[in-house]
Amino acid sequence: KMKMCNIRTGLDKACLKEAIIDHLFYKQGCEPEGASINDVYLAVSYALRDRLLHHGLKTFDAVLEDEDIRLVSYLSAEFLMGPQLGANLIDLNIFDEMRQAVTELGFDFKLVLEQEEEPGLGNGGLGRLASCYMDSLASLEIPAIGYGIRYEFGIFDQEIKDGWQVEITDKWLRYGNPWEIARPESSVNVYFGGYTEQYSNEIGKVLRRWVPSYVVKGIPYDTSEMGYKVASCNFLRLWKSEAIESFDFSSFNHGDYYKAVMDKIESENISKILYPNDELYVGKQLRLKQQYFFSSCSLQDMMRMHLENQGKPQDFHKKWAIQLNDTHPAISVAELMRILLDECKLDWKTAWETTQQTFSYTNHTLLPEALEKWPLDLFKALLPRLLEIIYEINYRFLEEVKRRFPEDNNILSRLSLIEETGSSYVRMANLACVGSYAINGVASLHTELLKKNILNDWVSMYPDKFYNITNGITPRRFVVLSNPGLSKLITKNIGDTWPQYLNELKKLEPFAYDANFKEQFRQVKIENKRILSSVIKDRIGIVVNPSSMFDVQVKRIHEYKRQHLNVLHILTLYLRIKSNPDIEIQPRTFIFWGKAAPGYFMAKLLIKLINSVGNLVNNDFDVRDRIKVVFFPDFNVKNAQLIYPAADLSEQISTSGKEASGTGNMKFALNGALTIGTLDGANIEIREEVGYENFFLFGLTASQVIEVKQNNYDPRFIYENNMELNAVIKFINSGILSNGDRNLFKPITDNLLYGDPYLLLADYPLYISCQDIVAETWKDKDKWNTMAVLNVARMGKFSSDRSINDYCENIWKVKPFKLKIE
Ligand code: 26M
Repeated sequence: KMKMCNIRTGLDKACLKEAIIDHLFYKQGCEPEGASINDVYLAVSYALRDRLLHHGLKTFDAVLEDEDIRLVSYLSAEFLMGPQLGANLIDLNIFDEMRQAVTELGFDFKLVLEQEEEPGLGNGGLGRLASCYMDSLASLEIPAIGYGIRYEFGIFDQEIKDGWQVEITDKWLRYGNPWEIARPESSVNVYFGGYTEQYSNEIGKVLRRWVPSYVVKGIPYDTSEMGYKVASCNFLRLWKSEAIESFDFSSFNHGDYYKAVMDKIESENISKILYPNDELYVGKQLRLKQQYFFSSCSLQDMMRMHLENQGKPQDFHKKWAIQLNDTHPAISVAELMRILLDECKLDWKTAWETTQQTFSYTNHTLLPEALEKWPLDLFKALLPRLLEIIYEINYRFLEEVKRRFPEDNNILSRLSLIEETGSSYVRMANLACVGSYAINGVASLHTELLKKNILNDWVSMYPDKFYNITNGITPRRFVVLSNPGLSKLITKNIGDTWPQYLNELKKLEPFAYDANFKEQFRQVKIENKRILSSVIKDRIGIVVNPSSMFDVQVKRIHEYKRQHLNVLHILTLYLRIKSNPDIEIQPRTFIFWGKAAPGYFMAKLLIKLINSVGNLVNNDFDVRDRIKVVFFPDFNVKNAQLIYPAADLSEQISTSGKEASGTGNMKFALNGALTIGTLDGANIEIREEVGYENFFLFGLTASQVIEVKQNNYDPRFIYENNMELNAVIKFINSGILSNGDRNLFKPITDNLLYGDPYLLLADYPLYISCQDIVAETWKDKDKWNTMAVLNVARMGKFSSDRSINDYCENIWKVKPFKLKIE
């Protein structure tokens, strides 16, 4: 009672209560009695932010001044952070204290957590990976800054109307964002348009400079990124674009009020919205502006800190290791050159050596249609100085290529940074490859296929630049926070250090054969399924049976991910029931969850198909609730945290050789779901770890896929010869699913019958027999639970801590900096 309470830093319940009351009064202007749930959410968050800041400022004071410390800078157009409140409470290890504090003040803690509108600043896997990596960097005490864009509107909210996806603007900032701190004093200017010219400086040196036609201001907003049970705290710095002056006064004075206001709007547009496409490149000018905007802001920011601490420009790479998250920030290679040449006045050779030792590049895709290339005219009009620099990089690079491969003109044109096939383009992957000292894929198969296919020439040129770093996920958010039941069970049996050292889960292996443990494990799962069932009931009105198998596919809707293969299985079961209503079918609830890019016709039609199948199956008397199909709207991190803990079966069924890694596959297995999957991406490594006998494998391998395609693959032949498949395809076009409209789903079935680029029909028979084995296994609950426990016990490798350790040791060459705090 006599202990002094620090209202800004104290971590016990009494201090937290005082801090909340204080923020309610001074930030929200209310007493606890009159506070709304949003007031409470904000006050609790501000109280927490105070505590994070204390750690964050100490970390960076120490780190920036120390010459010997190299910081990691993670450049990413997307950070799919998810809700902050719960995760920060876990990191500070005060979840229970805060819950009690809030409860004793008379508020419902669960509602307070639910009040948070998550920042949806990413599309899917790539953006979520960036956030898992920020969590691990902080938890491993690696000094790091994440740099990106503070989109005013994140990924759209999804609603389903009449079975179709409808996109709603994501106004995530509408009730205020308590986690960020604006730092307008650290704003920077970014040039666009105009021309370049030569000039001589004071000492007669001939230089080039960029005379832009307009300038945009970038304002940084910082969000703390606390490590788990450690003292140090990193941050995420996101840039918002604004006009340099609130009005263009020259236009204003000439009476062109309209133009002056338009210029302001144009500038602000850059950080207005996240493009909702993934896996498909679209050459939009605004997108290139976004990429250059955040790259330039971030590099200027790093250079400023470097010079302020007495660093020399040519030593930039000793202070900063910059990771390019795909090619979205690849323009940074040319931008750092511009800064070193034009602003720091270094000579080309020194500048290029510094640049090449600064960057490393992660590729996330195998789909050729996803590779970014910008039309030359667009690029030149927007970034004339950068194009000039890219030409010079290219000239010198191609000279080197010629020396290495004197006879080979083809390799020259393939490696060129400029594509000249009719129209001309700037190839961003080539820029990233030439400017980086390390290039990595995100799973072992992905890296092998990269080296064999799209980056093969780069291997000939730079064999030592290539690495594999298999993706990982943070166990703090995806187990400790989202699956408290499982976490408690694990901790009770093997102690509480596993969230930091996930390989310790191995100690659970003996419990896979312990009846008592397995019973508790089963109870945790059923409780998680009950929670999800009640959410499903509340939000979409469908009643599902928590003791049925939850068969789940959650990810972006994409043809290569093959949600429609899953649908073919559901309809196969349905037709089996229709032809024999008394057939023995293991009860299953099929759950789909995912967004489609708004311009992706086939993906949107797939959503309609899933909903149509759901309508039919869920209301068919003969089915008698043995199968249910649920399309849950609006997949995001908040919803994701509900679903992984409640899944029994994880669908990872992409065409082999298409999914770079997948990370949802890891979240499911770590929460005790079994996987049905192809030999694709990280599935292969998951299967290696959990044991072949604990993984349901089916489908062609990546090399068989190529082979089948080369041998005049004929999907119609399979269609004609497989009776169940034949009936299912005919059923889709019977009109029963579509109010008599036999054409609605024809684009899907035609695509399968005439071409089938993702080989659904080739894999169909294998998938169905594998699903039959899944059903057989499910009958033996004891066996199933043994397999599930073994999955959890053997997933340690897929902690993002392991991934980040790999990056630190092999690519960045950085070490932890252990901050000591009282
Ligand atoms: C590009 C240009 C314009 C607008 C948007 C984009 C774009 C945005 C996101 C392109 C791709 C984007 O994401 C791709 C992605 O999420 N890839 C996934 O990355 C994961 C993390 O490595 C892998 O696990 C997945 O296999 C891979 O599909």
